Amino acid sequence: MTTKRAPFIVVEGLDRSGKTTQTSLLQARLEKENVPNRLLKFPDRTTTIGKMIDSYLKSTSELDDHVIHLLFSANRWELASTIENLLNEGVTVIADRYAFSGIAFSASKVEASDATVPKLPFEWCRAPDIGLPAPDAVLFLDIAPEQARLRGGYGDERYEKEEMQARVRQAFKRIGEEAEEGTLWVVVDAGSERDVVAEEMWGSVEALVQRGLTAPVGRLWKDRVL
Ligand code: NYM
Ligand code: MG
Repeated sequence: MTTKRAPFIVVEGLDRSGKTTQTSLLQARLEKENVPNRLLKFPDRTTTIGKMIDSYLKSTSELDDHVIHLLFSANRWELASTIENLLNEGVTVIADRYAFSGIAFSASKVEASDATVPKLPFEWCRAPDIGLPAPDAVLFLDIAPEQARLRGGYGDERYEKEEMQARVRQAFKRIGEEAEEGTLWVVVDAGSERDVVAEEMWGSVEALVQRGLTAPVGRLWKDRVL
């Protein structure tokens, strides 16, 4: 007999793409199906590191671009062993954002003098997340920044500007195209009706959730440390 583990499902997207609504609906679906589950949100603003991130996002503190990037990554590493343990105990883990947001947002920061020059190289942005527990499925809620803005406008946090969101969307596309074998990367049209999006998301992960996995929890971009 082989013991199975539960899947790790990550939901990614631009700001105002509906992640919070959709991760809650996915969790409600798991509850309805009696699937043990845990919903995590990154950044986790409750930890000491998370509080530093929160104050940076609200512009009540200034941090060097490298520092805030590493804090976002450290905020995931804080929960890495928890995630792995939950999966091995048969608890399906859903994460609202993960390492892909870490790369997409930081790599989209550009010089004030020239918007074509990135402040941080893409590979540098990826490096600190190498080795984190790898998701089995990434559901990317894709929406055009113009459409996202129409949903009641962006908030006041850093990065919530249309030009930035447009660059972030391109970065997510690149990350999805380079996704590793073993990670299911699903682009979901987040401009659709709420329940349509929810059904598409459930349809993409239902088999994984119901069957479980025999393969051990993977490591993100593990081939890059060889
Ligand atoms: N963000 C999120 C990053 O820049 N790097 C990361 O590693 C993560 C997880 O934080 N604009 C950005 C994306 C969002 C902001 O996230 C806060 P949310 O989901 O809006 O609370
Ligand atoms: Mg946001």
